[in-house]
Parts: sequence; C-alpha cells; structure tokens
Amino acid sequence: MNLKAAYFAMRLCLILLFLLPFGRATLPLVINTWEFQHAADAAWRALQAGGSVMDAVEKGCSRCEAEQCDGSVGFGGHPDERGETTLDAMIMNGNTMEVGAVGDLRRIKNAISVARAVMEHTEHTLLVGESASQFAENMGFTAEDLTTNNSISVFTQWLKDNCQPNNRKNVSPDPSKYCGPYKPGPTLKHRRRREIDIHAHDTIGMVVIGRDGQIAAGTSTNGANYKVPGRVGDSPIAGAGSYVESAAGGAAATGNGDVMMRFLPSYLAVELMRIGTEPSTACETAISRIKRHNPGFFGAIICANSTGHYGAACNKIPGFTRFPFVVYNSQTNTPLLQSVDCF
Ligand code: SD4
Repeated sequence: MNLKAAYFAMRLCLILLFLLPFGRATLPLVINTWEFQHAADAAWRALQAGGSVMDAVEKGCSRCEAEQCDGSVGFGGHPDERGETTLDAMIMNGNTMEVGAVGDLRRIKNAISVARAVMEHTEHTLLVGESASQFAENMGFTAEDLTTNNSISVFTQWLKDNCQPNNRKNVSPDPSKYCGPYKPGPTLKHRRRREIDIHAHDTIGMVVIGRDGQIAAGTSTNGANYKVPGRVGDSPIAGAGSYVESAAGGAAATGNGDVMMRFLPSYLAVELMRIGTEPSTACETAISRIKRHNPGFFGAIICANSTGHYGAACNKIPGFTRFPFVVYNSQTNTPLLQSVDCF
C-alpha cells in the first residue's frame, strides 16, 4: 500500500470509528426525547439491576418528574388557567399491548407510576382528573401541592397580562375582564394566541428495548401553559404520545399535543417499522403527515425498531431547527446526547 492509500485507509477508519455509536443496532437500548440524560441513565441502571423494560421506562420518566425536566415534566410547571399544574403520563408494554395512562392528574407528583398502577391494578387504560387523583391516593400515592414559587410567578404574570396569550378561540369575554368568563362570540382584537414556548415545552418520551427484544415505552408531561382546565394532551394517548409492539418497534412524540394527537404519529411510525421502514424514515413520515395539514406545528418524534436501530425527526420552524435526544446502549456506553436536523 502506498502512502496515499494508507492515509485514506486511516481516515476511513477514523470516520467509521466516529460514526460507530450513531444509529448502530445493539440491545438493550434506551432512547428518550430531549437532553434528558439523567432519565436515560436511570432507565439503563434499572435494566442493569435486573429490572424489566417496564421498570426502566418507569424509573427513567420518574427521574424527569422528580427533576422537573425543563419545567415541562412533573410538578411546578405550565400552570393552567386556574394556576394549577396537572400531569399527563402513559406507559405501554410491547409484549402484552397493555397500556396504563393518566390525564389531568392533580396533586400527585409521580404520574408515570400512577399510569403503571392503572395498568396493573385496573381493567382500564386511562383515568383522568380528580378521579385519577383519588385512585392514586387509594393506591398509596402521596397527595401534595404541585404548585411552586415558579408556577405561582408564571401564573401571576399571566393574570397581569390580562390572561394573554391563552388557548381560547372564537370567544368574547367581557372587555373589562379579559380573563373570562368566556362566551362564544367573535374573537376580540386584543386576543393573543398561545404561542408554544419551544424552549420550555419538553415532554419526556422514552422507548426501552431489552436484551430479549421486549419493548416498552412511556411519556410524562405537565402539558401546555395556561391550558383550559380539563385539557388532556397527546402524551397519555396510546398511539399519539407513544406506542410500542415488541415485534415491530416503539416510538414517542413531543410537541404541540393538541395538534399531534389528531394524527397518532407514534402508531404510524411503529406500523411503518413493522413493514420494514427504517426508523429515521418512519419518524420523518409521521412528522410529514402532520406537517401536510399543519406546516408550522412544533413537534418531534423518536423511533426504534426491534433490532435496536433508531432514529428521530422534527418539524423545522423558526427557533427549532435541531431536535436533541439521548441514546444509551452498549455502543454509546453512556447516555449520549445526539440530535437530528429538522426538515
Ligand atoms: C402536550 N405534547 O401536552 C405535550 C407537551 C410536549 O414538548 O410534548 N412538549 O401537548
């Protein structure tokens, strides 16, 4: 081999070495949305300690709930119109296709564990609102105030701003009381539509695949700022927030749930992987489907197939051009932060 050929061979090796951890299929695998590395670490440790993939998803998402990841997961974030933080979460078992979920959960911090309790201790799939909280209390979860100084100050500022922006449309409050009560009617000029703060809108969605190929997925979030009380987003809806079947793969979504849940992006991505579509392409197709009708929506999705290949995709909008996610497998050997260009 001459010098030039040796040089190129060396460069090729270096490039391959660099690329090795990315997209390489190996099991087990933990993958989750956003920069939540501690969550991936907690999930990985659960697996290493002999826990199931369900344990890993629960531990990973619980970690984010306790750390209030980005203010978007767990207590003290995104107050609703009454100033209350409410939580949505789900967990899904890709072997049995069982799902447990909670929506509009109040006063209980560990939403993903309540979701698992719904799955394991009821015949139901989704419990919501006060009744979900009562169920949780009966199952031994501690009821506590989810309000923090931060959520109080966000809410107080919003009241000072005449409750703008908000999530109402085609309503006319008494002009002297912009905060309502709202009645159906023409939208007043002063109304500002809720703009999603893409820097504080980061649900955890996680997919875990065990060494034996079993897959589980889960989500946890405190939803949307200033939501209308009773609002439940995409995160606790199977097929929207996440979806999994061990024979095909798993996916989890994040972003504007009010729009995304109409398209069941996680279900679509898993179905595409079932017929052999590469995870990145499955993710892109799920995003494209939403984009076709809502070009400016804020959202992203992670996908992994049953062999441990993975990918992600996001919709490119001003201020959101790359989507970070975390991967932990034996190749990365650490909760490695990766990202994908939005399109
Ligand atoms: C929701 N999808 O409730 C959640 C919020 C989110 O990144 O994912 N933010 O709409």
